[in-house]
Amino acid sequence: MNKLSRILKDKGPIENVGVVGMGYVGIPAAVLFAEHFKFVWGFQRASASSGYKIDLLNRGESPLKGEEPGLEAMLNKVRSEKRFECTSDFSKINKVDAVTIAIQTPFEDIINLKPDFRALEEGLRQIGKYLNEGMLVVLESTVTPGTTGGLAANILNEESGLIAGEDFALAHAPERVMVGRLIRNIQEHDRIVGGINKESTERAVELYSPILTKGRIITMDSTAAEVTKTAENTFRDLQIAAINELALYCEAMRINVYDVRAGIDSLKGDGITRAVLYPGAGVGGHCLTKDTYHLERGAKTGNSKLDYPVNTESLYVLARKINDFMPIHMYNLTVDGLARSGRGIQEARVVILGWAFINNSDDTRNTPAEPYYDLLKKNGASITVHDPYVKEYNDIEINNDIEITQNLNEAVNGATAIAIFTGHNQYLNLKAGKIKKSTGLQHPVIVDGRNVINPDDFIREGFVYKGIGRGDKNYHDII
Ligand code: SAJ
Repeated sequence: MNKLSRILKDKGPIENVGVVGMGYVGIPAAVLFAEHFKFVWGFQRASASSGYKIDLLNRGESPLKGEEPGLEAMLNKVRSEKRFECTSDFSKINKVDAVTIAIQTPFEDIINLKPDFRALEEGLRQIGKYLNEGMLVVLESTVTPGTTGGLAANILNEESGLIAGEDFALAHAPERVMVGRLIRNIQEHDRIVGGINKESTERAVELYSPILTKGRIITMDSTAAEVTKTAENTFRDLQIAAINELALYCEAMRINVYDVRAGIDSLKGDGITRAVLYPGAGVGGHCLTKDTYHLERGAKTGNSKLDYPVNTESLYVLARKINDFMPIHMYNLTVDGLARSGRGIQEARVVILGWAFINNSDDTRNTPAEPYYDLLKKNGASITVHDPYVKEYNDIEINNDIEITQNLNEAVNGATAIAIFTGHNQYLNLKAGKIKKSTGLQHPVIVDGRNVINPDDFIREGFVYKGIGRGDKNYHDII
């Protein structure tokens, strides 16, 4: 029996748990751990932007926006049973047997594959400072493959004077949660658990098994767990890029990509799979827009030299570029449509329908509508933005607030061109005749980035129609 096995055996089963980072990953995890273990500390920096969460959580209120079924009831229960407390006093980490960390890991510079791990490193330093022998540390954040056994282990060892894998257990168990179904995702998704050694994996299995209902534990080593998480999102981004590229091809060949999609999708059975997703105005969010670069960085900084076709770009990074081209394609379709209606971009007032990156949500992270907005602005168009869910948006880069209206009739009034960026339900039944009248134009332009309108309804009313993948309609006669 090696040193860590002996230490863990002497220490006995996990009783107290700590969760660092009271965000949309940490809070549901803390509440579920509190359901199954003796006591849980939720650690949250008393920062200006997030410190308010501490009192809120201790009052049994969730600081998370939007509906999270089951979360607040569970939070109230564990608070009333005195099994959960949120604190900014990180020294209490020395009272727990296991601590997880779930802190954002954005990229500072994707060209040079430079992530911004400052917040993660700060959290790891805090844990290291109060780390005891026999503790389990688990990274839940999405990280570059190699981080758990590399950067994280080094920081924890340096701060604690202990050795990861010998004196304490260290593992990666990536989160797979979606806003709106946080509790259910943690309980029902299979959980990847990867320790830096066998004993660490086993200790992490002990932490996660009790909170799973339908989900099962899948064990591997920490680097494989890091690759699994980044690759599962990279593959989704790749699938979206594949259908986006096909949409561009179909436009060039003047056919309807949705006919082709239905055709391809009909090939089923006998182990045949074709993950044909949906073309669109771009890919936003905080997962798919960064995880490819974590995977890329991991492969490039791996222990062995990467053997890859010479002077050939990574397929995965190319997929990112195809997806990031889609807002530019939306701009090109808008310019083409305006030209067909006899106008230049400078004379146009363009209405963007949808600022959220995903349907029926107010989540605007990395929204594809922003590069489109920036292109319109740079080329002199006047712009109105409508979104039923998003009330405000500050464009940090150019530090200006983008005004967003929730009044659709007002937004389209006098519009020269309308570009649909998000498939919000409100846009599924746009009335062509009513909108045409509001614009006051003979031939207003409409550009459908999410396949939510029927082209013929708008063409019949005199619109100049453009749609992603709709090569069969994009060159229609103007009525
Ligand atoms: N998108 C398309 N075409 C598609 C699907 C999505 O253009 O066929 C666009 C969306 O409009 C959006 C972006 O991609 O702008 C991302 O959409 P998403 O459905 O992937 O939503 P995310 O970014 O929240 O991805 C999350 C991820 N979940 C976790 O990280 C735990 C991802 O791994 C999931 O596959 C995804 O949810 C999901 O399947 O719902």
